[in-house]
Amino acid sequence: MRQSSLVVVANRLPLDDNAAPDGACEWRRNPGGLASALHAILAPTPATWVGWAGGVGRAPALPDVGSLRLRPVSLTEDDLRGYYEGFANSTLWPLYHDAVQQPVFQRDWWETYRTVNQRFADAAAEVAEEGAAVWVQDYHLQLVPRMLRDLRPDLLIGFFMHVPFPPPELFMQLPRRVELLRGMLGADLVGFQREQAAHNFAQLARKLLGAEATDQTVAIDGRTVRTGAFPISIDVAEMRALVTRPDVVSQAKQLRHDLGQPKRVLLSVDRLDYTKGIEHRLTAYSELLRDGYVKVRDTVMVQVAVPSRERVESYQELRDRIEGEVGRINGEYGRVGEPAIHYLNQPFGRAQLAALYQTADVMVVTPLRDGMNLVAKEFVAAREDGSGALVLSEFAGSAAELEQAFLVNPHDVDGLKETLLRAMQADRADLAARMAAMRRHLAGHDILVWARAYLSALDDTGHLATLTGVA
Ligand code: ADQ
Repeated sequence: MRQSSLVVVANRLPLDDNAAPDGACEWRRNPGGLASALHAILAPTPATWVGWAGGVGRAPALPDVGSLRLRPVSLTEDDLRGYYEGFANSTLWPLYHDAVQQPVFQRDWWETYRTVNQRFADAAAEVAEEGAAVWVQDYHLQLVPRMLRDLRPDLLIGFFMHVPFPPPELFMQLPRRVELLRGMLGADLVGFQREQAAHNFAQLARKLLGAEATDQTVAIDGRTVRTGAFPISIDVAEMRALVTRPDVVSQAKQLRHDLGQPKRVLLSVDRLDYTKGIEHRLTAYSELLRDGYVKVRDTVMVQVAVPSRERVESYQELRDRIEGEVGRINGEYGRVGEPAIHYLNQPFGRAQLAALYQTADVMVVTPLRDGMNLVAKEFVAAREDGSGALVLSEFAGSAAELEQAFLVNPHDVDGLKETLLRAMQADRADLAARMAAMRRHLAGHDILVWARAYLSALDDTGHLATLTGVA
């Protein structure tokens, strides 16, 4: 069997054609993002990616994607229910997002989560060469670092949490809190999106395990685990290349035309998820319409909400509520041929998304809680001409970097209305200055910079660098 000096372990493989039975659309935009950043770093030394290929039953052998090898992990229908839809997405996901939706604690999910984590750890142990670096991703696989250390103490193990890591008040609710924390602490480096998460982690390590911990290190079992913030980013060059493509430019013009050449286009692009604040946003927008601050003829709102985790009941209920509300708003304020909200519940290609970003005047990104939020960064990267306004939730990780956005507390519907109006009415010079500052930041902080920063921190002895040129 072929072994690699770098192994990535994530719930999903970075494939295009791996639609899950539940239509899952995760952060692993396929095959871009992390996979292409790794290609750029590791072209001479092929990495292996361990993950679920989508679907149930025995996973097929898969061809390499460029220089990246794929090692599929198979899941049964029961695994999918207990591990993915259950413990990961009905217990951990809501709890880590401020419990904006009540987390479900169903006891039998834990055993499946543990078994599936072991399967991922076994697969990683199999494909990692002696002394390799293994980079484990996200809340689905929190037990893998420790399982892997037990199997292969020779490995350099990294863990990165893409979602928020909650404060003790929330984490303490978890029946299996000690095992989950110990699982992550099997890593040599635990990375988060924000400093606050590393702080929460240190507090929990002290409180639950009696470990000596600072916001940078946790001492456990005679080892020192390093922690830190590594804010993820996007492939800025890819987005810039897309928005300058003539077909994308004309698609953007066509979109504006199809929308009836309004004075202003407001745009939101989200996975259909209760953390994304879609309902609060609709309430704010409908009140602006009701009170006459926004007129359907001048302004249109486009809400793209790609289906997600469709077999999980809370997601089905959310979809029904949102579609009911969009219907109500359009029924009340729309005119023949002029809906107040264009609602698109479908996935888009990268070029189509780029055209949408170009069409918008105001991008509205208002999650109630979000680890980072890549949509906000994609919008900024797409604005080659430096125009456009970004309304951004204070509770998205990206708010710590995109400080020149119109920042808002999405729970405060009046504040949200007021901020939307400010963004719509801002003068061009103000908008251009804000956008220029955000674009400067992004230019120096793309996904490649992120991957390099994480991997060189993981590899503090320089061992991997000699193999791959990471440093
Ligand atoms: P997500 O919660 O999935 O990611 P986000 O960061 O916004 O959220 O990424 C969504 C991705 O999906 C973006 O790249 C976007 O372009 C794409 N997308 C959205 N709608 C789409 C559509 N209709 N068609 C096609 N593509 C679409 C999790 C965390 C985030 C964190 C990321 C990365 O919840 O906080 O930023 O991981 O770490």
